[in-house]
Order: sequence, then C-alpha cells, then structure tokens
Amino acid sequence: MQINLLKPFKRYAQNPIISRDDIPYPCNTVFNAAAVKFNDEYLLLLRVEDLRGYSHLTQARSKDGYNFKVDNKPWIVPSKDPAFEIYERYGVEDPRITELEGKYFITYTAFGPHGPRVGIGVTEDFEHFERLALITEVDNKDAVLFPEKINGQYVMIDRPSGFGGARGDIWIQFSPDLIHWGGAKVLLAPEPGWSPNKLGISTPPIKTPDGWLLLYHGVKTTGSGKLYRVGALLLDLEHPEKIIGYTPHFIFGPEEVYERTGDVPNVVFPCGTIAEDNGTLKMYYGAADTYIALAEAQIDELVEACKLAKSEVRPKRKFVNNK
Ligand code: M1P
Repeated sequence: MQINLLKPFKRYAQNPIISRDDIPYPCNTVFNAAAVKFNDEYLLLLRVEDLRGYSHLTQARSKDGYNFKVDNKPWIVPSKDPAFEIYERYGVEDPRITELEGKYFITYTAFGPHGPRVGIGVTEDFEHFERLALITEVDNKDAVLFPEKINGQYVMIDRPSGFGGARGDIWIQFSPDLIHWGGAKVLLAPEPGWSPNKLGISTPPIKTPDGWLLLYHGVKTTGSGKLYRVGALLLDLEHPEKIIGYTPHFIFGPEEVYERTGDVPNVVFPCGTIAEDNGTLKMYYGAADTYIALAEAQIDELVEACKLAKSEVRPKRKFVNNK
C-alpha cells in the first residue's frame, strides 16, 4: 500500500494550535474539541479541564482554521437543572457537533457519580444552547450524529462499555425524534493488533460518494499505560450499519513531543473535522489530554484507504475479553 494511504495525515507545522496559555482564565488543560464552520468562521468547542479536574466546554474562533481566539468564559457548563444535574456533576466532556436540518446538534459526555453517559443539545446561533436529553444510560460515550435522516430515522453511533467497562465496541442506533433510541447493533469491535482493548468513534460522519467516512480511535493498553491511535471507517450510505471498509492499521498515532507528553501521554483524540471544498480534511485533535493540534489529509485518500482494506486478507474478527 502506498505510504500516503498508510499515513494520510500531515501535521500542521505550528502545532499545537491551542494550549492552556491561550485560555483567558485559569484551567488545567484544553483538549478534545468539536469543530464546525459557522458564519464563515472555524469554530472549535474545546473541552477545558478546570483546576478541580472537572470539564466544561468553551468556544474558540478562527478566520483561517489555524489561528484561534478563545472566548473569555465557558459556554456549556454542567447543568443545574435537576433532570441533568446528578449526571453532569463531574463535568461535560468530549463534544461533537453535527449540522442537521439547519441546526447544530451537540453530543457530549455527561460525567457524574453514576458514570459517563451521552447528552444531546442544540443551538442555532452558538449563543443559546438548549439541552434536549440524556440519550443513553451509563457507561456510554463517544457519540456522533449523522447529518441527515436515513430511511426516515435519525442515526447515532455510540460506544457502550461492555464487560464492566473493560471493553468498548462501536454501536449504531436509530431514532424517530433524536430523544428515543433503539435498534442498536454492533458495528466494530476491538481486534488483536493496534486496538485490542477498546474503540470509540472520534468524528461525525462525512458524506462522500463512496459512503459515510468517519474517524475512530483504538486503544491498546501497554506496560506504560494506554496508547490512543486513529483509524478510518467507511459505512454504506443507505445502510450505515453496513461497513464498506475500515483501515486494518492505524493511520495516525502519537509521534510528536506534544502528543507523547502531557497529562495523559501517548494520546491523539480527534472530536472534530472540517471538510474543505478542495477535498482537504482538517482534523482537530486532543494531544496528550493537554493540547489541541491539527492535521490535514485528503478525503479521497482516506476513502481509498478504507476501500483497499476491504480487499485485504486479515484474520477473522476474534472475540477479545479484556477482563
Ligand atoms: O485519556 C484519553 C481519553 O480517555 C477517554 O477516552 P475513552 O473513554 O474513549 O477511552 C476520555 O476521557 C477522553 O476524553 C480522553 O482523551
């Protein structure tokens, strides 16, 4: 396989693009940002961890996608509404944004004493945010919405943790109203190799002529802790529960000092991409749970890498119980 299909992403030379020094108020770290283009600007929704270790979400904006200015105050903080409070008491984390029916839906991890679960809310103007519901039970995170209904249903991918949280598989669910979800099916499970312990969808689906393109993260637990890397996945346009192909190898992993060193070393964790009109994909990722960084790839190369994978001979998926 050509090297650009094995390693399609090129890092921005000025990485990292945001660190805690860019946050205009005291905090511990900034990482794992959702991304969207809004009003001709690039908008990142940053996960900022405060000095207590609790996370909230703060906006940053840019004219060029590389140089960002961070808002003076948080935008989404843990809710005081009794319907949400206990489930968000320890923070709101790892947002993803999907433009759907002219609005911007934000899925996020609500973290509280009972464990992580997925929340969903909506905005039209990135000023007012309306929480809609908590849409999964615990233990679940890494949820992304598709940008359109498919066969009359809204579609979401999430990551319930099985086996007492010892493992994470990627699942797909369907809904008539974005609130009530069901019909869950497993999409992709950890395999021996680069991602034997858990997986999670990283970025919302991008529609291409060949299928829905998504990035996902795979986790390998090593003697030095967890190693987070990124793969790509292509799903059928009409039947997104069908995998067209996915990269059997990781396509992006920690290499640079800012990815290898930080609060959680050896982590690259994208939550947002922006597809440019020229076919470039900007991937915004958390690095070592300490920075935001940027890498770019060509969408057609990512699709090609997924499609080639389909024809590769590889061992049949094995059941891995990490307990
Ligand atoms: O520390 C690495 C990541 O760990 C968690 O990710 P996941 O539950 O998908 O393995 C999250 O806390 C994430 O924010 C963090 O970057």
